[in-house]
Amino acid sequence: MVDVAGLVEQAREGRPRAVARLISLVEGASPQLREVMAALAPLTGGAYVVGLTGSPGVGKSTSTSALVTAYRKAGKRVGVLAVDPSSPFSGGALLGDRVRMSEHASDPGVYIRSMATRGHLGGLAWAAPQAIRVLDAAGCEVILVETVGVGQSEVEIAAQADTSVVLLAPGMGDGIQAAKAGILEIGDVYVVNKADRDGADATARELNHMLGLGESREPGDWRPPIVKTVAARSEGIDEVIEALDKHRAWMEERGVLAARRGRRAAGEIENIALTALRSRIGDLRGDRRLDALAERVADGTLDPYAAADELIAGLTGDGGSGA
Ligand SMILES: Nc1nc2c(ncn2[C@@H]2O[C@H](COP(=O)(O)OP(=O)(O)OP(=O)(O)O)[C@@H](O)[C@H]2O)c(=O)[nH]1
Ligand SMILES: [Mg+2]
Repeated sequence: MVDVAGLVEQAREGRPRAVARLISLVEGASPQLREVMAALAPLTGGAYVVGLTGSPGVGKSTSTSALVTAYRKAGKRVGVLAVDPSSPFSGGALLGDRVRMSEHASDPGVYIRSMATRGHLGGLAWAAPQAIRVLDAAGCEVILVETVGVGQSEVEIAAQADTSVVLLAPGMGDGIQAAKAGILEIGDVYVVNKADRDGADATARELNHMLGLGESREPGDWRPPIVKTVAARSEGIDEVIEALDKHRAWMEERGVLAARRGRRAAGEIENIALTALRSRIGDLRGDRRLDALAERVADGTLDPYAAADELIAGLTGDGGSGA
């Protein structure tokens, strides 16, 4: 058993080992997570969470590293969470990222962690918010969340962030076409990285055109800016931060930040509840209550919907401990 109170106290002081252990408890879906989350809850809510998504190789890690440098210069404590939804192991795919992040390795004001989520009950949507909470409680003022490799979870990651940054680069497939219509709905800030390459202006123009289509914005609505960067040389990074600051201020002014966080919390509760229900229903195989209902459905004295209602009522009535 882990001394949760002690770990949380140490994490709160920003001790990296304690933060690492707590995130490992999340990753390993530890039975003590319930206790951890209860201890963390009053310490959270201070962090600004920025998600970075985009096709493999577009420059997410390079941009993240440059953003860390800029935020550190501004005196902010920064957390970086690299999430790998395709792997059950943290480490492997992230080796390159470690190299890219190595300049921050000895900075006590930066906490960098990779996390694998495949194979977990509830996966990314379940694990990421809890890891974010650990970093938040540890005093990170800004948390940058990067999805590694495959872009399949872009939308899921965007749902975890206060502000979503979508990165594109020239010459990657068919420009925006390749970037799927989906990204046009999730980006709060767009970055055309690798602006040192041919085609960056064309990509930005095309993106601008696509963003202008379809939506008739009201005055005062957020119009996602497009920022060109050369992340490898830290060019344009200050403009990205400026765009993030503006978006955050706009969200606060309009109550959007609170609404987003509320939606996020609702999604999190739903995920935990569904996971708990699923595991209790799993436990019911061979249970007398289920067998009795099954008999009645099989002989036609009860319909399956009514049986399911009865089953659920029974599950929620007995106050089991859940997942
Ligand atoms: N020319 C150029 N290359 C860049 C720039 N930014 C990043 N790169 C290079 O692009 C490659 C991929 O960069 P990463 O930051 O690892 O990209 P990523 O999006 O994190 O990649 P995955 O995590 O694998 O999805 C590396 O070789 C970088 O050095 C840039 O602005 N210009
Ligand atoms: Mg990366």
